[in-house]
Amino acid sequence: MIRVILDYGKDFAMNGWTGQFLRVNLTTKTYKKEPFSEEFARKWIGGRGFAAKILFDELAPGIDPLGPDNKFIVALGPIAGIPAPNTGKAVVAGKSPSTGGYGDGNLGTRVAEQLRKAGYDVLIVEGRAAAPTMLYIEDDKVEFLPAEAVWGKGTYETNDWIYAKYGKGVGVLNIGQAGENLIRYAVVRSLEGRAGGRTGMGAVMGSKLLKAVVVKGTRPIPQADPAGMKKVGYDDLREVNRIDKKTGWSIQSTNGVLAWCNEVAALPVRNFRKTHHPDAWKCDGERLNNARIATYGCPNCTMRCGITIRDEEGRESELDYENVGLLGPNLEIFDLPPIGSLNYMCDDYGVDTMSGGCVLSFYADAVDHGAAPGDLRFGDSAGFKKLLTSIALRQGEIGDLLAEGSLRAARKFGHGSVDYAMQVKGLEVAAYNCKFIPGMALAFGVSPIGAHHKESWVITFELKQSVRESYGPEKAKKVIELQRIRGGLFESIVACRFPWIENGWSLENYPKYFKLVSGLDWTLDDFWTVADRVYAMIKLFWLREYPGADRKQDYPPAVWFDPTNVDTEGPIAGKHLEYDKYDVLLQHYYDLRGYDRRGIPTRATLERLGLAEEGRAAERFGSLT
Ligand code: PTT
Ligand code: SF4
Repeated sequence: MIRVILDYGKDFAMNGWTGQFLRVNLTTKTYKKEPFSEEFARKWIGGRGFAAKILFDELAPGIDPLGPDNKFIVALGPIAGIPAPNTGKAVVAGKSPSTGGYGDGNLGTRVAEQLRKAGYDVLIVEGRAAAPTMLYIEDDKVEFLPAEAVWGKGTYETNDWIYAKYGKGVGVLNIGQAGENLIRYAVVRSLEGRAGGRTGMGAVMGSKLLKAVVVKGTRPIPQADPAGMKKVGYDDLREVNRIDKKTGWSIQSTNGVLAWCNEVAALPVRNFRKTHHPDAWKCDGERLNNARIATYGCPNCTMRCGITIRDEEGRESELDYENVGLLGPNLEIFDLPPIGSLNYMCDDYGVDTMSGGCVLSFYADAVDHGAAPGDLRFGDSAGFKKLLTSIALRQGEIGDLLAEGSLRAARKFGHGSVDYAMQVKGLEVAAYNCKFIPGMALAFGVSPIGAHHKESWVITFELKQSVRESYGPEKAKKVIELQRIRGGLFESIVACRFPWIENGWSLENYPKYFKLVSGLDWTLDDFWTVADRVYAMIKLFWLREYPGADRKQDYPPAVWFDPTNVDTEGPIAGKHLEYDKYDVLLQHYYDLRGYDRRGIPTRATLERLGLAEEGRAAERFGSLT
């Protein structure tokens, strides 16, 4: 067992943080409040920073992510829950059942505000309950309540059951059947339309028999200048709303990008084998807006990007670009209602739409290539619905196997199918087809949680700057710049990044909010240092879990390098990624980050980031240079 390096428990009276963890053990039905130190807060800020450090310190290497030794963490940051632009977000984290490495996700939820009002920045859930349980937290009170009534039920019914008991003001995290059945890419759900933790955090909850977490808080969140923060916060919420009306971003929301991806040959079509399709317009942002029946958003948000439509069965289904791209064109389904149905099913079962979409497309591709048994064909929406149900409920041999994710299934199917399992480190890729987009392929390769666009959405830089062909260091530099902002600042301070991405909301606003709540006068550079520390910390976590792994772990799917898999027409006809060039690009990234040739932070880098002790703890699993 690795020892806990940092003593969290020192006297702590600092604004910006409540200064307390709530640690709950489901096995023993006990809980305790634990103060953490000012040093800890400054070093890790919150959210992902807190989660990565706690998991590194407290998890023994090699534990089963679906066993009682894993921990389910809900981590908030200094501006989470404060009325200011887009702060209704929370990080959920644990050792990932999909990847076996560090895993987290970020979802909109009232838990952000309620947990902090209850007096905690972090909830750490340990052990395993003896029976299905709902955790109820209200300030100092923690209750372990029976949840048999909703075990086996979907997330919508579970949410309604919780609201009927406590009203709609409480913070809720819950899982559906996918989490209960330990589907390795089960998500955590909140607010009916929100989902997070696509690295399998829903399965971590399920493995603990934890059906739901409900939180209510009644205390003020500590702030250095509450009156100043209130004024700035409300003024800025109005301003973000005004800008949004001007840019019109939320008219098509994230799905506004679909038409562009189709145009530039970056859309996933037919398990990423094709990059564009003449029917893609049928499910683009304009069509989504035309089909809109309602709009939803996270707490403290004036950009509200959740667009719902009626699905084939007449249910209300909320669609984002990822959901449309991966459950639509990727399966060669182009009409919104059947895409909406698959999406609704994912939401209700609590399956990640992104990994789910990639697993469905992988299976159809494997059948197509004679690697897997069955007769499922691309475009068969009824067949995909049936398969999705069998995955979420682990019915039958194929459903049970696909519940393990595309990489594990491909290893079982064999026949070279690993090459077209669209994943990195076991996490399926987001809806950007990088057949010939080297920088975005790198962003997937070096994302600290497996293939996710959340860390570095470099695709717009490389395509809009017309540097698509380049494998130069400027791309590695841009990937790091975006990682610092997206995976560093926003995941640690804990706020939605959309005001910055979509509406040009200045990053300088975040040190401003940080100062108002904490009293600390930080520059963005101070945040970049913490971001680099958090990325290096996560790398050490991976080193412990995969001691022998090398830079190949940071390679994107092989099919993007395959000269027999090129487009025959369109903007990238005949093009594909090249291994030797990708490897050079990867090395640029490692050099700029201060990592060695295996992608491990060097001793000097760890020293510079204040991680020498963590480096020593990880070293027995793999030498440092
Ligand atoms: C995120 C991932 C995304 S990213 C999408 S659509 W996207 C998918 N949404 C799913 C869903 O819906 N249902 C479901 N069953 N599975 C789903 N899986 C997928 O999950 C999300 C928004 C979006 S919409 C994005 S980009 C931004 N993501 C942010 C982020 O990661 N960090 C941050 N600080 N701000 C962000 N703002 C935006 O939030 P994961 P949400 Mg999600 C229904 O968490 O694990 O990272 O997966 O949180 O509240 O639903 O908002 O085009
Ligand atoms: Fe939530 Fe969208 Fe608002 Fe971000 S922009 S806080 S994801 S509703």
